[in-house]
Amino acid sequence: MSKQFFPGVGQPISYEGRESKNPLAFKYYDKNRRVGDRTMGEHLRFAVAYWHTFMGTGADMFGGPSFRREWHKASDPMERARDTMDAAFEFAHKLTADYYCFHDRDIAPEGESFSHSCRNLETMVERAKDIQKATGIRLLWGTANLFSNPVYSQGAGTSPDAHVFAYAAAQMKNAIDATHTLGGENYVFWGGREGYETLLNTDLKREQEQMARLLHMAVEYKNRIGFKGQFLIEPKPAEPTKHQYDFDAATTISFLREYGLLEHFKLNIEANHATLAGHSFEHELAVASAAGMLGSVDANRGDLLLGWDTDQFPNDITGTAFAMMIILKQNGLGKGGLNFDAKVRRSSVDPTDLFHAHIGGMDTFARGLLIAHQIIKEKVLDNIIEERYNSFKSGIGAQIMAGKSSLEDLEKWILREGAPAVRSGRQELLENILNSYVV
Ligand code: XUL
Ligand code: CO
Repeated sequence: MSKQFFPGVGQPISYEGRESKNPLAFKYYDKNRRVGDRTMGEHLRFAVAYWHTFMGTGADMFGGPSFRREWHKASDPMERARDTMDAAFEFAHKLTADYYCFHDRDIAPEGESFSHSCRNLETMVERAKDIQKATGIRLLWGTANLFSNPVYSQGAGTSPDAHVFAYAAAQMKNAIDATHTLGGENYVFWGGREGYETLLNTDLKREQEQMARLLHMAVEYKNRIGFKGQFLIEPKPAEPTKHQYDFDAATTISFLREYGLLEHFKLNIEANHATLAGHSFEHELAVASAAGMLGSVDANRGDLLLGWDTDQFPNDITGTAFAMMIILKQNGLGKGGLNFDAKVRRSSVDPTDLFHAHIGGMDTFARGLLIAHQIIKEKVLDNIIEERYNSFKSGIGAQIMAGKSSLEDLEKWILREGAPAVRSGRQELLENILNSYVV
């Protein structure tokens, strides 16, 4: 690589241990350290998100770009795309992240026509392929941006206009091709504008049927071209659209089941989307995991005092410990990983701030992993949870679950046995136990 976009970071970031005061070093993330049956790197499978980290400018509703980004300087859009890609791989390499994720429109600019956009994408995919080969950095997932172009203002798959649906399908086909060519391990569907603003102009049922049709077409195409990556849906309740159909994990799973799509998809759970839906991150992970549907994670956090998707970097150790407990319990994320769908604040204008943000996120998840591993190894919670359901393992409980009791049987049983004793759920004790591992 010719230009250096991060001259302030000379060497790849290394692990220096918790006593280190070097801000450009890992204190907990020790990539090759074994934790249980795999290394930290294999457990965590960190990915860098192209859109926030390399496309982000710091602009918000109240002001224009604030970030100092050498790779945004070229006036020709394709030259800018090449510089941005070089910056992305230089960054991932120096961060020692094995993966990256992109939208089609992040890596290649839209052209003057659809075919021009496709050509731009193909050109940039060829370039990414070469750099992936040279650096060993892989694609965790690709996706299509079906929300920025004004044609998608009333949805893509759920647009009332079949012409828009076809445009979205054509764009999606090219994004799946790009992901396939680059050996992407997953392909993500996030329906930012798949929802509605007002029922005054909306046929809810029809729109969901359309969305299911588009997803069936994607599954058929995947099989035709032999793409082996995992399809993932990323739930989010709102923003940019007022009501989004993939509200949360439970809603999305039931949509997939309703339309015969369950076996072809898993979920990509994002922490800040969980909280926007009124859930905790661990709730969404647990719901997806219990259904055998937890495929990948968009690792970030929201702000309790702000009501929108602030996409901040994770820094809550208890939260990552909870998340890693759920992930370890299901024996990892398979083809999925932890993608930092997170952005630095508008005032963090230096390229080096991107390193601080990712190092913090990676250390926070590494600590979460170590804590979760210890709690699982010592069976601290397992024993308590197991014991809590003991009454269902024999006697009347076993009979109930075997389908051998009717309401009348249970009435008779209660008349004989009387009212149950009230037992403690011991929540405060358990919270203290969890805290003792976090400290
Ligand atoms: C938006 C969001 C997206 C998806 C990919 O909130 O999370 O960036 O992750 O389209
Ligand atoms: Co996301």
